[in-house]
Amino acid sequence: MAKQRDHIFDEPRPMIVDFTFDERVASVFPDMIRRSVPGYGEVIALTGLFAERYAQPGSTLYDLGCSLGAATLSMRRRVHADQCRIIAVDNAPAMVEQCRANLEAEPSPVPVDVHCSDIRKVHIENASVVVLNFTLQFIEPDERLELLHRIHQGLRPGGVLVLSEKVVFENEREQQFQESMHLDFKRANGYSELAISQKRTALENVLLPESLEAHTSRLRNAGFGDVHNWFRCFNFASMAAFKTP
Ligand code: GEK
Repeated sequence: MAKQRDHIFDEPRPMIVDFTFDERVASVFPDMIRRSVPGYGEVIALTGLFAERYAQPGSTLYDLGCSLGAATLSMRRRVHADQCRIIAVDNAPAMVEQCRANLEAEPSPVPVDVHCSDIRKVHIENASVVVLNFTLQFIEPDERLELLHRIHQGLRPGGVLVLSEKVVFENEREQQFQESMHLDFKRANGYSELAISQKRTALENVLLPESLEAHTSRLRNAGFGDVHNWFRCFNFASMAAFKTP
């Protein structure tokens, strides 16, 4: 598919409805996420290293909220453990369709199943690496612990959850600083003030970020042992949470 530029929120809209992952979003998604999420490219590329180090022979790697399959492709390129497979899940049909096409375009001996399902319903078992890249933030906060608990139960000992999220800061001045740097990042990537403000309204009720402290404490409640913040760029962060061997 030709790479398309994101103009979704460029024109004034009489009414902003909640953001959805429809066909229009799927068609510009790689451009949209790279221009909106600082560090996205690095997080995706480095996700492959987790697959390389932590995939266990005969286990399953999960990409939950896979969108167009960027993290799946990154893991598939680097996983060396024998007899692994990847399960990629997203509940947006337009994303899943394009994800399947992207995976088919790059041949690999590692099998991948792409499921169009809600990650809150997916059974996780025999997992060694689970990736939740920028997706937990779209799940209702009171449903997050249950999902993390199921992921922990489905992981083998020594397995890892890679959790990447937009985050907020408990210190108000830090929150303002990180948020304004993120705004500058979007401006520098060509988004207008109108596009930024319309997208913010569309995401307001849909994307609910939390602090790193809140994520860490929930991960612990879900049963994870070591939790490390391995990446951060302004108000986007990634954590590695381990199931104790
Ligand atoms: C990437 N991880 O490129 N069940 C399944 N999928 C869901 C659900 C749900 N309940 N809620 C949201 N999604 C990707 C980027 S994007 C992040 C992830 C963003 C899906 C939704 O359809 C979308 O594809 C994805 O989660 C979030 O590394 O757009 O900011």
